[in-house]
Amino acid sequence: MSGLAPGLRYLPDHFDRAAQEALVAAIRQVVAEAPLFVPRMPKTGKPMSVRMTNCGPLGWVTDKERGYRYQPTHPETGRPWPAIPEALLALWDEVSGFGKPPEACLVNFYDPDAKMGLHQDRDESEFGAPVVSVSLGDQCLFRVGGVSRGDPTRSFRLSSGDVFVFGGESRLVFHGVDRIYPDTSTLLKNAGRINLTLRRVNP
Ligand code: MD3
Ligand code: FE
Repeated sequence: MSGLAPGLRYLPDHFDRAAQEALVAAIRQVVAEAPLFVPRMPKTGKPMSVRMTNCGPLGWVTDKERGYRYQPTHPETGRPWPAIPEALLALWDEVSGFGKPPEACLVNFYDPDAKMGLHQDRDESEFGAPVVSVSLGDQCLFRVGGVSRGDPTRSFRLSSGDVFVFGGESRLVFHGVDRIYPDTSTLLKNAGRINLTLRRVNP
């Protein structure tokens, strides 16, 4: 696993049950202020199966006309994104090794049948900062490859409370979520999975 790419760190069970519950409560507040939206692929307008929102000074959005980008406001309400919860800022300080705070926290909601195709995250201008990921709720089958699309991939199960740090050479690896394993966690009242990714966008 850690041999996949230098800079990749896996911290299984980093958050205990109480900390996971506190994170879910904080994310529910974020969603109350910044409702989930359906992201759409550039040019085709095809909806993704994941629903999203953000917190932080910037948020990642995508739609048919303007494609992938970061912006300071919610695409539907026009309001600024809510602040990143303290516990996530503390996590960033603890594991990122990066001197500046995260600017965006993308919140992905997976229904039991949602998935995310293999992709790179390259809409940021700062690749020197890692992406820090937190999984909550149902387990998923996560796939990680190399920096070229054709590179071999490895799959493994992510569980609630797991943290990943994608830094260094792993920052630009292809990755995706092949499937959710329904009813593998009791954390969320409604079925499904939440993934949080903390990102630095600007140098
Ligand atoms: C490796 N999310 O939001 S988290 C995404 O579970 C995204 O929702 C997935 O891919 C999810 O872009 C995977 C793990 C992850 C996130 C960002 C990365 C791995 C990454 C960025 C660079 C390299
Ligand atoms: Fe990604």
